Amino acid sequence: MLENEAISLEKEKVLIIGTIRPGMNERTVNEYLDELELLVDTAGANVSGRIIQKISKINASTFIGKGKANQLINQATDLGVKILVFDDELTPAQIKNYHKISDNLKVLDRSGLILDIFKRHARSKESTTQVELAYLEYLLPRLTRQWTHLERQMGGIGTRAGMGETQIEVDRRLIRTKITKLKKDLVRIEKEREIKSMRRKSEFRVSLVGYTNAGKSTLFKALTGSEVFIKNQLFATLDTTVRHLSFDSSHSVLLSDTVGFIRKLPHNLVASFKSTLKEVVESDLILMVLDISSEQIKDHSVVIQDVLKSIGADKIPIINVLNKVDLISENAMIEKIKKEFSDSIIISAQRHLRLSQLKGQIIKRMEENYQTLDVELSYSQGKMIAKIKNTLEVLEETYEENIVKMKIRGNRSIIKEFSSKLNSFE
Ligand SMILES: Nc1nc2c(ncn2[C@@H]2O[C@H](COP(=O)(O)OP(=O)(O)OP(=O)(O)O)[C@@H](O)[C@H]2O)c(=O)[nH]1
Ligand SMILES: [Mg+2]
Repeated sequence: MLENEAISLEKEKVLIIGTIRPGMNERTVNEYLDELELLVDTAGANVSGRIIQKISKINASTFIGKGKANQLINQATDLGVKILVFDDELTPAQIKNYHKISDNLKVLDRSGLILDIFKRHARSKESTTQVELAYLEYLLPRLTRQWTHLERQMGGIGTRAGMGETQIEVDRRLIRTKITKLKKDLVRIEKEREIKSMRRKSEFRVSLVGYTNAGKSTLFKALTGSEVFIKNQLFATLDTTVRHLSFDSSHSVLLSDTVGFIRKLPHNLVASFKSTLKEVVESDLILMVLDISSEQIKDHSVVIQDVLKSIGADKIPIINVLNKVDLISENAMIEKIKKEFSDSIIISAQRHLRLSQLKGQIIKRMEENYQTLDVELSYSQGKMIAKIKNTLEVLEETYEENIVKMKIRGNRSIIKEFSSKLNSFE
């Protein structure tokens, strides 16, 4: 019964609202709104106008002042706008109040919009379950009579007639039950992922991480040749794809492409995407993909680092990969950004520019993580010899009367595993 489709923003007219609070400037707010406009666009709606309001303090019931809120509603009505989208996070009470004071306006905040896009783009069992959980957790405290009423009109939650307070209680109960079930499903999905992950334990794992639309999937395709979904929209990728990538006979890695990040990514979304982001947490090296042509490149890198911290991946070594250099014509600009990002490689994933330099850097980092070990094996240990040759690089090999001497090299953790099984020296 409780089948909740995404709120239909498709082709709807939308007003976007940003606020300038003490210490902020209009330019920054406009940049935030540019991004919000892209989000609205990705959700399939059209921006009819943008409103920037200066506020000295947040109004508990309407966020902006009450008078301004009424003006906003009138303006929306005049423009035939059905949905207001705030860049700021609204409390459930503020959303409810807007529903109370307007006849049929729908109010969304940035988190609600991001969730809506995730809901549209989720395809796999894993991402659908994760998004559904985050969405219901977001919806639960915001469920009001008016909301359910609107949802009914818009084909969302509670598609039955005769909504009343009791009906909301019923819906709340149904949502809670569904949340419990989704959490259980995610535990199962996580277990399945762990089994797959165990098999990859011995490999050097590299993750592409970055702001949404920075070009992670384009780089993934350029490096691995795999056909992944690439699109000039936000959150084109929601699932993690892992592929084997071989640089030469002795260096290969597992490369993963995953969901992108954004400023103010809803917390419960990050939490419910735990299993998708596990690949990042378990990686040996992170390639932080940044769009060098974006004026917000520094902010983007801060956002990414914050998310990495919140998922416990902030101690993993990072290479900054500054992508889309083909969009910049001024050399001075490139030099300036290069100075700000130490340890960075400037590439164009689309034009395949400087990919070999990037590969060289990955190999260098692998080497740093590598260890060399001298081992002696008897001829009776044929299976072990074969396993070593399959998994590790053999630098030297000498056959003596009763033993084989080898100098082997590989990922520190694998070497450790072998050395505990072998009679070794050095
Ligand atoms: N000019 C230029 N465009 C690029 C480059 N790399 C990617 N793009 C474009 O940027 C857009 C986003 O690329 P994606 O690879 O889908 O970006 P992503 O980081 O995977 O994005 P999400 O999956 O949405 O987080 C697409 O239109 C790409 O064609 C590049 O080096 N130069
Ligand atoms: Mg992608």
